[in-house]
Amino acid sequence: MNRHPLNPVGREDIARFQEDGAICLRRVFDAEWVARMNAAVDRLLANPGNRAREATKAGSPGRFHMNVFMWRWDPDFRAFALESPLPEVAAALMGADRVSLFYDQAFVKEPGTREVTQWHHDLPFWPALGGDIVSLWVALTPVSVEGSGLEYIAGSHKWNKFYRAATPDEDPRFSDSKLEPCPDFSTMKGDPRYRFLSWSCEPGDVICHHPLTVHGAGGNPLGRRRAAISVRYAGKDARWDPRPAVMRVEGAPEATLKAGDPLVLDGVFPIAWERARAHA
Ligand SMILES: O=C(O)CCC(=O)C(=O)O
Repeated sequence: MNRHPLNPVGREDIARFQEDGAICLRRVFDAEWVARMNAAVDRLLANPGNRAREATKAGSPGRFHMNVFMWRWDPDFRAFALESPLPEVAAALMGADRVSLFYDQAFVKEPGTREVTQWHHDLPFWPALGGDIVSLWVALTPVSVEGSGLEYIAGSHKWNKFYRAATPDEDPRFSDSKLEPCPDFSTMKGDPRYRFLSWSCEPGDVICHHPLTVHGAGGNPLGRRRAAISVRYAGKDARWDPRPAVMRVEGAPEATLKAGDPLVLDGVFPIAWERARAHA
């Protein structure tokens, strides 16, 4: 299993990430990682635990399963978040000397799933603020745009917007906020104001996005599973910000962190990569 990205992150990638707010890195993981994490996803679907969200209602086709903080209880997810090429990729994209693990999240859409991933950006969901939180969405299966591939709006991380969070299972804990709702950009594909980005992915490719880049995905009408794990890492300016109506973090960081503290806490937001250690 590779410890460093099979294709190193280049200057061009970093510049494009800063400009567009989303890029796709090809062949970051070897086949062993992909097989290991697909097996881990099978286990997760069989034993989802108490943080799972199921967006597909009983009787509807397919299954849209989401889960969070798997690294806390599953050794394979833990290795994936802390000992894989991901922390190094996060550090390169954020130009950070040190990155901590914020959390990991699984997104699985079984064949026939109709539920979409609504257009949104991530930061309003989180008890955090700052631009240095990168999400690394790792494709574990082939993913095409017709088969629920992610779509982004280039440059939307610079719009100065903070849209209302909306979960695919329509959790009212998030939707009753006073924030402006995120428009459904899928109806604006021909609008010259927006440059849409999307990539077909092979297993082991990684889409990287900024916490304010607007994105969404369709359902999965294809005959194969679409599975991905998104791992979020925090860099220099990421701060703890426990607002109302945000995601609850495992490990009760609210007992220790004050608003404005860096997103670093042993066992909760552990250091995942440090330049000094990487070059030792
Ligand atoms: O995979 C999906 O459908 C959603 C992914 C996403 O929204 C994220 O990783 O932030």
